[in-house]
Amino acid sequence: MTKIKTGLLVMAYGTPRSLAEVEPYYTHIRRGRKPSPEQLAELTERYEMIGGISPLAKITEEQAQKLEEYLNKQFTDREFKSYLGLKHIDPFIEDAVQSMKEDGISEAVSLVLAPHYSTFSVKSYNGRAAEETANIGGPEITSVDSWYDEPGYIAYWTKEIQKVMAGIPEDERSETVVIFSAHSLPEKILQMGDPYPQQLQETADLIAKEAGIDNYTIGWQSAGNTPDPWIGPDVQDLTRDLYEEHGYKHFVYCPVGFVADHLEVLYDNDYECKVVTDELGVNYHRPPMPNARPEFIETLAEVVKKALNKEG
Ligand code: FEC
Repeated sequence: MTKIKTGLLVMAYGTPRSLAEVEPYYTHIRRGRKPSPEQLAELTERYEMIGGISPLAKITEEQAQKLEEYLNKQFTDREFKSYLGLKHIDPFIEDAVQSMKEDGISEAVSLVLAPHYSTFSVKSYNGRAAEETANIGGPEITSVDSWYDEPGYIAYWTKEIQKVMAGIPEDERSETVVIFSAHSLPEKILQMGDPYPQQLQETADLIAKEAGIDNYTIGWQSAGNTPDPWIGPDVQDLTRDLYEEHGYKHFVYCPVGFVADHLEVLYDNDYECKVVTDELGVNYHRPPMPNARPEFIETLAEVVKKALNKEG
């Protein structure tokens, strides 16, 4: 049987691969406005604090590669070829769409490596892919909007939280709180009726139910440095408030809006939130990120399968 050649467009945020790439990357995030020397120095310092450069580039590549391999084992009628399309650094989303066309691919499925839908995230990734394919007469792309409630994703965090809980002395488990977080976004998305906050709440509710957790809440992290208000509460402020109100001894941070180890987790959680827990004299916990673990790749494959079945 001839297999249908299928493009697998894996879209992700992107990260500088060296300190020299921090400036063009940051300029792209700022929609072409160069950061000031102070802003650049501040961001470079954060990368230095997590070991010089983010592990994200390598992890994203591994996720795409493993997903391609897994799907090719699962499907007998399709041959998948993965293309990485990044938001803020090359290979950009547009480059990936062009490569698919050059390779003679007329059918593709796209997936963003972020579970929750927002105008600022998934909509913009999918929009860029759709625009490029329309411009160049590229492949027909079946896209996924969100997968925040995918059972495998819920099961991943449930299992990891349960492992953390098992390491906490039994008599202190009632003095433990789980904070589920995602990247903050400008508050104006709320007036636009964006589903992002509800989706994060749903992810949290599903995981808490599965894990049998009563003390949990959602929070926001990594807000940008702009004059407009961002969705809160910020995870650091939230930590202080929860401590004051409930006197919790253990804080379990679950950045479920992300899927990999990168700056926003390694710095904003593992450094910044830990500064607060250290100051309060309480315990910091953060389960490992899904990265390219086999169970996570299986979950992503499920998401792709569902999208193709819906289409077919
Ligand atoms: O290099 C790394 O390891 C970290 C990569 C990284 C990920 C990430 C995820 C998301 N962001 C989202 C929204 C925004 C908005 C702004 C913004 C700014 C930055 C800056 C860096 C950065 N983001 Fe990011 N984000 C990552 C890195 N992000 C660096 C610039 C410095 C700073 O503000 O900290 C504000 C842009 C503006 O100025 O207007 C908005 C969202 C996600 C999660 C979804 C996704 O992965 O696409 C939403 C990873």
